[in-house]
Amino acid sequence: MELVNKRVLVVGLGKSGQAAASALVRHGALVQVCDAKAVEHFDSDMIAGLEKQGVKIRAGEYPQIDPDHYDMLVASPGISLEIEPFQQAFKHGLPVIGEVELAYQIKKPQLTMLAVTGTNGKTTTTALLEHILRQGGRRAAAGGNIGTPLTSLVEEMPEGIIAVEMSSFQLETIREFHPRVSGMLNITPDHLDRHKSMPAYTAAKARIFENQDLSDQALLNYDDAAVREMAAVCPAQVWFFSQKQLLKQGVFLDDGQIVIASEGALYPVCGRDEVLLRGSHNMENILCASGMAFCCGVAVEAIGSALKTFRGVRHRMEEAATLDGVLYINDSKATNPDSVMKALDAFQQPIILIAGGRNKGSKFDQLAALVKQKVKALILLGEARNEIRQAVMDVDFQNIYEVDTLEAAVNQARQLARSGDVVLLSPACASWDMFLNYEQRGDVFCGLVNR
Ligand code: UMA
Repeated sequence: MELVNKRVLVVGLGKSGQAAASALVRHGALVQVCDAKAVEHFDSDMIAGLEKQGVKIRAGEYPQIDPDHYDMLVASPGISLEIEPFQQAFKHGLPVIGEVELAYQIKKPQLTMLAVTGTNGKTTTTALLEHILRQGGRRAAAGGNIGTPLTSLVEEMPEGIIAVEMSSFQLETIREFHPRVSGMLNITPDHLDRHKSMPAYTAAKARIFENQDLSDQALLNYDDAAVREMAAVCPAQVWFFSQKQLLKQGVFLDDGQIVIASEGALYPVCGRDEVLLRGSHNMENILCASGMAFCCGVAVEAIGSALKTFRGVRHRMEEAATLDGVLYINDSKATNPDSVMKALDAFQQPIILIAGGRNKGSKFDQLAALVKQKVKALILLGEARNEIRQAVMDVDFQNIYEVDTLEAAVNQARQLARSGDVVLLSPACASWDMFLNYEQRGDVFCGLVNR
């Protein structure tokens, strides 16, 4: 992509916007960044750093967009395409691309991208894939929605492989992004406040394949009907993965063994009991990452040894501490009901659940039914607490406590918990009503527990 002297507006001054602006400057573009938030909300060193690179900052308002002033817009993933600057750009026929697309267009040709999406498990799968690739001797990194903006990674890595976690937001603004191997884990309702409907959300997810062809592979979850059906429209070679079905080509469980089937041969990877990640949702992640690595030529032995040493990612079913026989789990990354249901399913012990935050358009009725079966006490906080309270009261669950802070939630949980119980922070909501992000929420939780 030719960027020299191109007038580019980056929308959003978060992690992605900052990385995109710096990358654009390095490629010779004339860069402005705008953000709805006023300048005092940002770190002054960060602003000074960008200004020093020659980036113009416009915080607290958006500029008017017309072809006399801009040649292209770069969107941060968290910003809806419905906002005024993008709508004006569309009206004038100016290109609008996402930060991930920009990264793809400026990367060196020797750098390969693999991409993982789905509603839940993408971060674990992406991190595991990076771990397997490294175990297999590849120069590999993980980026995208997992936390490291892709534009900063591609600048650091002239060659090798990047395992990219792709959110539906990032997929909405791709054009040429073309992963060598893609993985689709599952589809359940999430982000419906932005995508408006399940078909629109599913269509955004399916864009992960749109630039692939038959020389590429796509790993699809056979056990998820919505994902299985995508095989019909997927332009890449389809490899299924399944915990239930033996497959001619793909990755599956057979009598407690993880097996890869390819071109008529069967390759045992390792036993299900040998992997460190627990739970059937994690087996989905393991099968997907193993298949993706195999499609990149990683040896089966390396895949097996990587699975035996991978401990998982932070803020996802992370053990914060065991105090007085009570296990405290930080699952701050569970920002939708489906993800919380998976967490609840992973425990047999009595659970004290801490939930609530900003609802992303989810319904809580199915979660409420499982809360009724598995939860001893429910501690609610955040904007969505009334909605969640109503949902659990509708199934006649009574043991509810409401608090205003995470600190009060942890104290309440400690009073209620008895030896053998689990205290689970698994909010079913985004963190943005009370925290900067889910990482901060998880860190605060772990800090409080350990204090
Ligand atoms: N902003 C506006 N106008 C708006 C909305 C926001 O100007 O209408 C501004 C905000 O004031 C803020 C900036 O946009 O300054 C934030 O941009 P952003 O929301 O895109 O956040 P980033 O810091 O760039 O982080 C994003 C991803 N965030 C979202 O998609 C919401 C991060 O994923 C990702 O790690 C990062 O890019 C890497 O490049 C986080 C996430 O919550 C983990 N993802 C969602 C999820 O996993 O469910 C999709």
